[in-house]
Amino acid sequence: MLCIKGGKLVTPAGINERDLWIDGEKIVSGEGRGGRIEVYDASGCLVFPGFIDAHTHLEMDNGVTVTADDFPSGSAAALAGGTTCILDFATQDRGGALRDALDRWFRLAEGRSYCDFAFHIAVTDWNPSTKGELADIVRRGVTSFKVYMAYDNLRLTDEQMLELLKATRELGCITGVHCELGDEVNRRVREELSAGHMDVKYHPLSRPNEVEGRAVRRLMELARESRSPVWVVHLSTREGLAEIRAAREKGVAVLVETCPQYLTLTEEVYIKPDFEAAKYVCSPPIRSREDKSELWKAIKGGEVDIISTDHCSYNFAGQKELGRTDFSKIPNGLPGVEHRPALIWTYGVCRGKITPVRMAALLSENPARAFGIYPRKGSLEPGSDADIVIWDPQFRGTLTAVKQLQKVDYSPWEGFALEGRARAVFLRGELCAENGRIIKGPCGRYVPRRATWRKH
Ligand code: DUC
Ligand code: ZN
Ligand code: ZN
Repeated sequence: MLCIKGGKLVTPAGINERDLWIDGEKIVSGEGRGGRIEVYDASGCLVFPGFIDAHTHLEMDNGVTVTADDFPSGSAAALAGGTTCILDFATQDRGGALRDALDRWFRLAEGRSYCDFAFHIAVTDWNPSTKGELADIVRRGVTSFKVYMAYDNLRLTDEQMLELLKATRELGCITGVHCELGDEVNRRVREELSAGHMDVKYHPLSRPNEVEGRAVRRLMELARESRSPVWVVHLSTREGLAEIRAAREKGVAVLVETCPQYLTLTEEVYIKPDFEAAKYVCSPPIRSREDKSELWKAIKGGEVDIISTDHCSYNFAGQKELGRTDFSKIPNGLPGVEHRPALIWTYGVCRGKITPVRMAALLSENPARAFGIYPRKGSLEPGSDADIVIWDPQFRGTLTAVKQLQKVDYSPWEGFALEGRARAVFLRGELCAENGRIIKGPCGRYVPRRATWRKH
């Protein structure tokens, strides 16, 4: 038995100082069967349920290069920062089967992951055999899918998306969508390049707010027509938010996700000199100060459900540099899986934007509920997995890539002040990370998920 004493537990009912008991891999209600009791002193700290990152891309091949983080490095970084479970995207090859993508991701993760893991499947090729595979995939514990509206090598047509939404709805699943209109992005990129605009600063100009807004509008229409729940991944704009509001009023079931980069950075990053700006190339791009503050307001008002990272890391040297003379060749994506809790704590909780209780909802309980793993994950109640973060609010430090476990040569938040960190991280009852360092593992296990989206 383990007893975590003296900490303040962050639960949906509020923050309470009480003991937390653990027996083996589970949280229990009290001392129970007795025996030897180990005590962990959490005085002065908050006790959170392990954080869940519902949006990561580890060992992902974008067709030109492979992400810098693999499962060992990405999951170790996650765990060290307080994230005990990640949901990674197993991406279908065009012409390939969903089951092959899932098999491949199992091979990548099993025995190599430091935190627990689950998968969504990104569907890039919709045909009759894809549809026929869905039920099997759900039986293997994958109950959410993802579709891209942009990226020519990944996207589906609206018609294919509609069919997929109808089919996944029948299975009680939710589908996430990357909302940027691919044709519009392509046209704008072409226009910039033919005008000789090769610099990084043209990346955000080729993907303006309305390209997201209109894509969200289209998705809301498809969701309404299919009566399927949908998940807007990495929302970045006021325009997208307005479409979601309007759709919710009409009864569309939509889950909203945003990411730390859209909450802590602004578009000025794209005018950094010496190609530094390439470090911030992601899609959708980093937006304006106004978008950032609207997103925080939406978080405060309960309109955003989850904060994930979209962790998709590429080294500056050798990878981001592929686009030195052509911004459209810069691989898209930012690292973040290690620092999400500390960033949201510092720039959300410490700045008075959200409470610790809301942070626990956005980073743990809500993703657990949305993706069919609650209350096994996302809860500090008896019966839940003992995934626990002892959070030290006294810690003061500076985020720097030199110290990170992410296997990437920079951080978009280099030099940012941090005002708290995970002092200890328990994964299913085992102390696996302390003060940003891994002390045990890889012990991560697959978490099969239930299909929880009832038809409405
Ligand atoms: N956007 C990114 O920036 N990276 C990964 C995939 C995506 O949609
Ligand atoms: Zn995306
Ligand atoms: Zn993504």
